[in-house]
Amino acid sequence: MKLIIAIVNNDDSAVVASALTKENFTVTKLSTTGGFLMVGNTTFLIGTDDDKVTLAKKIIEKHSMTRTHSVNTTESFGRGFSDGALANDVTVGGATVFVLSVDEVEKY
Ligand code: 2BA
Repeated sequence: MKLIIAIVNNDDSAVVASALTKENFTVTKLSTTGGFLMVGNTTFLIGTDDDKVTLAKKIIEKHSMTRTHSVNTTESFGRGFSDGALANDVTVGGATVFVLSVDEVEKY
């Protein structure tokens, strides 16, 4: 048994959730925030058998798009949103996926 933790862009989360449940995965969806951009994202917890991990990862990859996010640099502080504000582009996602081994699962 594995626990997949998948961090997905909010804009992709509905499609990812529905594609996973269509393939009979059980999914818990958490509203989370990235520590770097401080922008909302979605974290999925998916408990599944070892032999279904590849399928889950394929589904998540298929529906998670890469995006570019503009962040103001510290040199912009004090300039507000004026034309003089400096920004850096950061590439976000598709998805960040962790796969953990699970010793035991109980449902009461
Ligand atoms: P954030 O922490 O808001 O990060 C958004 C994007 O900013 C990251 O995209 C990465 O391109 C960049 N970034 C993050 N930390 C950085 C840093 N210290 N210096 C420079 N650039 C940095 P992704 O790697 O695609 O990550 C998207 C979101 O997935 C992250 O949002 C975070 O919520 C989560 N995540 C990614 N890697 C993680 C990890 N190793 N552990 C926990 N959460 C992670």
